[in-house]
Amino acid sequence: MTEILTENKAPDKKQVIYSAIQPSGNITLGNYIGALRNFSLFEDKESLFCVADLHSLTVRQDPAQLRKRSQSLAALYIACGLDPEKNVIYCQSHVPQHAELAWILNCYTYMGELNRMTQFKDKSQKHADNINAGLFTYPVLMAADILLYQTNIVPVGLDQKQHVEICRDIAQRFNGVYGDVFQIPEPYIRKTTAKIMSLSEPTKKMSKSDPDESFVSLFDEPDVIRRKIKRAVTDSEAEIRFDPENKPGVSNLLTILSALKNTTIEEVEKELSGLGYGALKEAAAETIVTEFAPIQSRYKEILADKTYLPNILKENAARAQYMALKTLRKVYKKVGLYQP
Ligand code: AQP
Repeated sequence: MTEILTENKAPDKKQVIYSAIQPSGNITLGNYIGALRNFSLFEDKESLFCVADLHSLTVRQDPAQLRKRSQSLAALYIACGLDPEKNVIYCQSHVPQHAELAWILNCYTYMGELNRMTQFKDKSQKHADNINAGLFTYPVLMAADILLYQTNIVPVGLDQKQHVEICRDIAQRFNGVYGDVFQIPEPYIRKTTAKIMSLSEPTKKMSKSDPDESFVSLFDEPDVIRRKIKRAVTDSEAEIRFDPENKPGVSNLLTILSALKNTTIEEVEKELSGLGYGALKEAAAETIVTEFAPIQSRYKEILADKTYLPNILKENAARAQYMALKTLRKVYKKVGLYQP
């Protein structure tokens, strides 16, 4: 596994893995390739996969849709192959320790650090009418998520690297004052698929809260996937070549293809050499459709059983709370909160 890592060693046994996705839209191919798909690499580790519903409140959400998307994301984790008996799959708001630790860590985080976060700058621009304090302190809640479970490895896409770094800084600062309270986590980022780009603006990251045509969602029907990929922006040349700076659209499709086929970009380029963009798009669309088909059918099965998912989420929240409380008690004691 080492060769696909950018910045950490292959994980050993007995490490805690933590990752989360916000139910802030329909889960995209970017979320899948950059994060979700990598989660199963850690099946034999002690892994927690969270539906980050509290995080999604930093942007205004429709309450009914948020409830639906939270369940849907939890079902998707399972549909993508994560076993809820082995892994802790749960909703962030079901474990109150996240918000409690976030408050403490807020008092150990500097405004200057938070001001440097690129996601805050991007989202402030995108939501200029709602630059709320939660958006500003988002990285602190994320640090609490990770540190609560004494996490070793955080599988994320490249856009979240800065947040894992600030989490490490906060933990090191806290440990510097109170001793070894927190495990210092490492990000796990797959080099070649760290950032999947928007289909309509391939110089921008693919995001689930952007317009529907800019991404493929895990819930899209095959014909919708084919249509969206067919309309993906490319360029006026006709050569299939990986060159992200000059040919971002074509390079993005090559990245998607190589990721889903578990092969190198060079091999995909070779396979398609001499063909036109139509062939590239057809290959990409069919590969996505084939990859998503079993996930979509398992997802439907999970949601068809009305009691399965709620029971799993309740049980897993209790497991997460048990683990989180251990850290939180220690933190309260260290900072001097009276606990009779
Ligand atoms: N385009 C992407 N390429 C690779 N990885 C990506 N991730 C997100 N977009 C891409 C990774 O998916 C995980 C979940 O992200 P998140 O929901 O916590 O928030 P995000 O990074 O802000 O993702 P979105 O899709 O862009 O959500 P919105 O639109 O709500 O802000 C993370 O590991 C992320 O790196």
